[in-house]
Amino acid sequence: MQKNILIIGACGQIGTELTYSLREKHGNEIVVASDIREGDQPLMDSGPFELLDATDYDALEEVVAYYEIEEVYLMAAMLSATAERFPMRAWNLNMNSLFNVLNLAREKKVSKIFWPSSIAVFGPNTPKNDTPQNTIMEPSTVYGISKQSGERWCEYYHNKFDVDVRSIRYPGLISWKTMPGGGTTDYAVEIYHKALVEGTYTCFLNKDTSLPMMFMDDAIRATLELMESDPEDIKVRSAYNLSAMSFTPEEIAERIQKHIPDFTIDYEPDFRQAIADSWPSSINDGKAQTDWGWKADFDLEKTTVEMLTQLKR
Ligand code: AKB
Repeated sequence: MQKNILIIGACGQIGTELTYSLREKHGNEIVVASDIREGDQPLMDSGPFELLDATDYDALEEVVAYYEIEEVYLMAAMLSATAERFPMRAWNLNMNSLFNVLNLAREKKVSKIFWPSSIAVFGPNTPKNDTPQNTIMEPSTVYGISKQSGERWCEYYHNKFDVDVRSIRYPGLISWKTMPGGGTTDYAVEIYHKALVEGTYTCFLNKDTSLPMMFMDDAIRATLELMESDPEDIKVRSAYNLSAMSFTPEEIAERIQKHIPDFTIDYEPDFRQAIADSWPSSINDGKAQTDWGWKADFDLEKTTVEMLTQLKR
């Protein structure tokens, strides 16, 4: 029998595309979307939807029981830039939603969990280039601290209670269907919108700030591949490093100029510069390659062509 799937945070940047992909794969009725607020009409019309606060255990338990959910994707989170403004709210949302889902699995009410980690688990003392899977972490942001703690709890619940939880350290994600919100890597999405609409963009990071990035199609495929892998192949129960490309604001601007020659960019770094400076420039994802065969498909050129083509429509 087909297992029902719950996506929490289904109206966000990753959640939206994950919902569409899982619905395409398993059928619309099998995949229950949920969020604290309603999403856009196409998403709402594409299958079952529940208003759900992921920090409310009883409400979550009720949805899981009602739809006989087997698998949960917990995509609700407060991202790096917003979390610096509201540290306690970020900690509450990012940690309590995770505990709720881990405890459901511990009580055998669901059997498999996906929870997203981030490159934000790394900090200023981490090796900056080709950052290994296992290394010094010491995150210096509220968001990074919550993600690193979350990773420790995932591994703990797996070892102690045999919870099948799987996770990826997403880099900055670039997509055209839904805007990101409150992140430090958001500039790499905004820049395409501004290039097409206004022909110019003021970047909140310095021109030479190199960060790891990934096109959304790769991120969704990685998520589904990890979730479909044999449990024995999943050797890392904290979160896997994942890599596709790294670039600076200047490099992405030059790439856009190849397609829109008149596009201009200037730089006005704000508080997000310090967050970006604390993160790696590039990531080593050898472990994900060996354990479950990960390989990225989109580089900066392919991403740029796809973004500009889709957004023009
Ligand atoms: C952010 O910028 O906060 C996120 C992330 C890297 O996790 N995109």
